[in-house]
Amino acid sequence: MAKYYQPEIETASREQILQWQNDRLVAQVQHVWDNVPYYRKKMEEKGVTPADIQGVADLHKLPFLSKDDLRDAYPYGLLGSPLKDCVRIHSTSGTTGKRVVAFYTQHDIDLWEDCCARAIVAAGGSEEDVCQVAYGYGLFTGGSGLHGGSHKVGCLTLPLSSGNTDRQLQFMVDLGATILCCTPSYAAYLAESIHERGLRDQVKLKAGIFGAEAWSESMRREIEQSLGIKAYDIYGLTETSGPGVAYECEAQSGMHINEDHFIAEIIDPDTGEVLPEGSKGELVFTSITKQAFPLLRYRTKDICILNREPCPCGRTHVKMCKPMGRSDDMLIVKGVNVFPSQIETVLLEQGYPANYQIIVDRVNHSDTLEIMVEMTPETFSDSLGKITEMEKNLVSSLKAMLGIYAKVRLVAPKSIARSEGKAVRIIDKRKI
Ligand code: DLL
Repeated sequence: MAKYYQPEIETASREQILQWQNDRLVAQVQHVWDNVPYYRKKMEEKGVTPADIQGVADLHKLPFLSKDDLRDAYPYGLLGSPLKDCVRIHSTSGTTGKRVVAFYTQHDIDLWEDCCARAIVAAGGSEEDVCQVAYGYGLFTGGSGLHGGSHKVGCLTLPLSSGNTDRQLQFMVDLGATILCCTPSYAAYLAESIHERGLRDQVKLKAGIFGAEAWSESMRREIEQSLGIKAYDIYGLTETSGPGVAYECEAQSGMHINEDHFIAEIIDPDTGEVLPEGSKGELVFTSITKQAFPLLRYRTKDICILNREPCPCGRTHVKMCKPMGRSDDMLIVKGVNVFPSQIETVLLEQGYPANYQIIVDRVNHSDTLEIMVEMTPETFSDSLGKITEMEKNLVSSLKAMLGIYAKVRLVAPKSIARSEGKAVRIIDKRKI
């Protein structure tokens, strides 16, 4: 077993995990109170002091933090350690408004890399492996996080970053990469390129660690089949360090949250009320070991369910399901909630690749929904005279799934731009 499997932590009893969480939460609340005036003010406004927080059972008394708070406090307002103790920043892509900047002490980096190392080991990684990191390096957390984890596990690390597909494939083949880390959409693109170049027999991959964006079970199966690997999900966000907050084990039935570092809650996104275990709602994280960017009750906007059923792998940390969409990614079209993941499920079930774009517009005060779907080369060459029929079939399956009409436009293979990082799925012209 690889040296970064940490059974004393990963298979600890529920009581032990709660004990860690209670102790660490109390210390963390004091740390934040003493060092982060922005959050202290929020606590004071709510009439809460560190003395009110004796453990996880009191967590609900603390105020939430949201992305708006992070933007308000940009850049240093939520810093928990003196700048001289910080060694790195990472940042979100910030397509709207100000970027979010997260800070790290060396201690924070160490713990974060431990979490990523656990994810790699859970995917079967060891010092025998060659780990190709094709997440972007730089401000994005994907590259650095998995890179650090791969070092800790002792894999030979190929720091390819994202993009330059020819070079990716050359190193993958020449150096015999066995584990691939990248976004699922880039994995699908790499798989497509491998088949086109006839390299399938020269690829030695056995596992993939894919995350940073929503991907369906059908997409997992498609990637697994075309690369001949097991594909593992990994979750995280810049605000909580990056990837490795949660990761999948061989059971592939949800991601174990590293509960020795994070406390997870599920809340009603509208009222903020904490929901009972097993409910679907917004995921909220409290980081209990971070020094430089110690966020308490951070609202992720990711919609999710937690599951405490025992896992066959023996790990005891709670599992989160694949995020079912983001409360801010959810489209409201003609008053109906539409999640891109629902659309993806229908497309993949009908044999279309996961290359699609959802275009929402408003014409004469009424919303329109159009889905541009790429065909596979096989269906394309076979589609002459059948396109209308094929589009009609998709329209009716989508109607059954979404409850509303969506126009479908089938397009030729490769006509939708590929992404080397997170895929761009939604074009909402109503906001422009
Ligand atoms: O995406 C961190 C990451 C890097 C995770 C590499 C996994 C692998 P951000 O750019 O801050 O951080 O985006 C965070 O991405 O709130 C989710 O909405 C989404 N997300 C991350 N992982 C998954 C996943 C990184 N496995 C936001 N499934 C999160 C679905 C995911 N969505």
